[in-house]
Amino acid sequence: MDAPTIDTRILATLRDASPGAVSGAELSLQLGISRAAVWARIEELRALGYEISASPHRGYCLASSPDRLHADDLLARLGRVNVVGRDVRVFQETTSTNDIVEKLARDGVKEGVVVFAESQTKGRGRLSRRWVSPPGKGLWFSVLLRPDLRPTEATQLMVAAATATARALRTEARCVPEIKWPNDVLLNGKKVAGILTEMSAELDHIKYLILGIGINANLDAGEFPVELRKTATSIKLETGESVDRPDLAVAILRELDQDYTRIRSGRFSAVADEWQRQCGTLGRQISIRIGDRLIQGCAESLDHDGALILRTQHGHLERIIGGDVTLEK
Ligand code: BT5
Repeated sequence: MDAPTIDTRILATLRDASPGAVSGAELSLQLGISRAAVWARIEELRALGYEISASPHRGYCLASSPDRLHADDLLARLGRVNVVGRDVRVFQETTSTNDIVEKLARDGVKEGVVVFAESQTKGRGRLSRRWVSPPGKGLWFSVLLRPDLRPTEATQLMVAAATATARALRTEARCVPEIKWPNDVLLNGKKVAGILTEMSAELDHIKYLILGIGINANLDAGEFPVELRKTATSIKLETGESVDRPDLAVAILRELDQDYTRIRSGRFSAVADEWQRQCGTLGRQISIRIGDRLIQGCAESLDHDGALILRTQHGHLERIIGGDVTLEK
């Protein structure tokens, strides 16, 4: 893990002490900088929207945090991780966070780096479809992984991302998400999150894989384009409450780190079991479009590598590794 910045350490200390306070002298001692330098950093954080009160007797106290993604703060909230989130970067606007991470991957950056953007001008889904990503309303981010897996096993990471996202939604936003194979997370039947995996691979080895995750946190109905209003939703629309985006972001990264650790130690089956319990696709009649082919049948189970096992109308079993699923009534 890279050494935490001064701001990360200040925010982590203030958060640990909250609702209590920490004296300037104590911060100065802990951080190895002067009290004047501590004051200057606190001023900078206030300018970013962190409400930090200061009293001569008690010291500094973090009263509230702004609704914005700030790398130092995300790292402060995250604490220790194995891989996912050991480096976090935030952009105000970018084309697609997957593009940024792809550049980092080609530059040889270590796995685990996470790039967030407050808005994306060219957010994308699978097959170059558009992903709507308005500023300050969602979590649009990508994670660089370098798993020791074969390209055919990449679905494992998609499954891990969906499971981790669903788990974080349950704990942080207290809602009941359902996973739709392979890459959607639904609330009350509408899409609240989507996952895009892109990879660079050799025949038998993944060089790197980028997990792009988009979560509609606090969008209002009018912030979705008309054509998506029947199929898309946000956490705020379904629960009636805004969600704290930095808290949700950190929860997902922590869950993802845990699932990635399970996969790295050969325990994908534990992730898959959890996935199966939350999946609304299994046991249902579905149609899957793969290119121009349409296959219909019953979604029976998840294979050992994350592929969907489908029993077709003709009774055959088919292994499906990707496609667009429509749930039949
Ligand atoms: C996905 O594709 O669901 C993957 C979405 C991944 C987005 C993240 S955001 C961070 C990272 N950077 C990126 O550029 N992408 C990733 P797919 O299954 O192909 O679904 C795309 C379809 O979902 C579109 O064709 C629309 O119908 C619908 N859609 C677009 N924006 C949406 C939104 N915000 N919420 C719900 N549905 C949306």
